[in-house]
Amino acid sequence: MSTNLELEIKAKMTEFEGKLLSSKTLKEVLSLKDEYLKKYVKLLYSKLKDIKAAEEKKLFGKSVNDFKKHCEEKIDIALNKFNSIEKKSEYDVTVFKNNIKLGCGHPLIKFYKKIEKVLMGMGFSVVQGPEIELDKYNFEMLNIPSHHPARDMQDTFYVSSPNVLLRSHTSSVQIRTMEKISPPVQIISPGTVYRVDDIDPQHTPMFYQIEGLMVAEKISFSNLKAVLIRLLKEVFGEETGVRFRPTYYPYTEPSAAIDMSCTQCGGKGCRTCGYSGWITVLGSGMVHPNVLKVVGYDIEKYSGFAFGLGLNRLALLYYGLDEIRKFYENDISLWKQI
Ligand code: 2NM
Repeated sequence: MSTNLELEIKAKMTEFEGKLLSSKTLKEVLSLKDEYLKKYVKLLYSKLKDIKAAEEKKLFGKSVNDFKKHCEEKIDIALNKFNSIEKKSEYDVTVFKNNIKLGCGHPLIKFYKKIEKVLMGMGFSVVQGPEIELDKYNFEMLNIPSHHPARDMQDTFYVSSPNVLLRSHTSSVQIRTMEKISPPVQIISPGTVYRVDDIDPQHTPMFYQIEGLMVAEKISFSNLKAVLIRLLKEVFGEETGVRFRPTYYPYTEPSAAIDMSCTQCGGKGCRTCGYSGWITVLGSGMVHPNVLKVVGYDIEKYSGFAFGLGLNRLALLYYGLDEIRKFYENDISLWKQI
C-alpha cells in the first residue's frame, strides 16, 4: 500500500514538473499551485489519516512533506519569474512609442525669431506696447493728418470712436518709446496689428508686423540701406537682389519702398511676382522731422530711419506657401513639412 502511494506521488511529481515546464503565464502557474499544492496535498493528508501503522505513517508522511516542499520551491521560482515579466510589461514605456505625437514650433514664430536674431545681432532691442491704442500714438504723433485715408473707419477698427482704436501698425510703440527715452534709440517693435480688410488668400484683418527704428547723431539713408540689405540677405540668402524705390509715407521723408528679387523664380518673372521678378517687402524712410519734434527730440542734433514689414506675407514667401490663412489653420502636418 505504501509503495503504491509512493509510486503515485512520484508519478504526480513528474506530471507536475512537466506541466510547470510548459506553463507560459502567471495564471497557469497559479492554477498548478491550486491543483498540486492545495487540492492534491489535501488529498494526500486525508490518505495519511487513514494509515494506522506507525512506521508506515511516518514514511508516507515524509514523502508527502517532501512532495509539498519540492512543489512549493518550484512554484515560488516560477511565480517570481512570471511576476517580474508581467510586471515589466505592465509598465513598458516603449509600448506606445510610435503613437506619441510631438508638437512643433509655429512657422510664423520660427520665421520671426530668424529676423529678430539678425536685427538683435545689429544692436536692436525688442520693445512691446498695447494693441488697444490711442489715436494720438497711432496717428496724430506720426504726422498722419486728420484727412488721411488711413484714418477712415474702413481701414481702422475703432474701439471707441474717435480716440480709442486697435493699432493699425506698431509705429505707435516706437512713438511711446521715443517719448520715454532720449537718443540713441535702436529698437524693433514686433506684434499684431489690425486693419479692416476682407479675408482672402493674401489678407486677414489681424496680422503681424515688425517695425524698426534707429535714431542717433548722424544717422543717414546709407545706414538704412546697410541694415535692410543685410537683413534681407541674411534671411533669404546672399544671392537675393534688393532695390529701393521712392514712395510716400506721412511719417518719413524721404521714403523708400524696398523690393527683393522674387523668391520663387529668382527674378526671371513668375505668377508670385506678377511677372516682374521683384516683390515689395518693406517700407522705410528717414523719420520725418515733425515726428522727431513731437516726441521732443532736437532735430538739429538727431536724425533717424525707420522701417516696417508685414511678417505674414514675408513668411509665405520664405516657406513657399500661397495662402496667408494657412498660418491660422494650424495643420501640424504642414508645419512639420516646412
Ligand atoms: C513703415 C514704413 C516707413 C515707421 C516710422 C516709424 C516712426 F515711429 F519712427 F515714425 N516707425 N515705423 C515706418 C516708416 C514704418 O512701415 C511700412
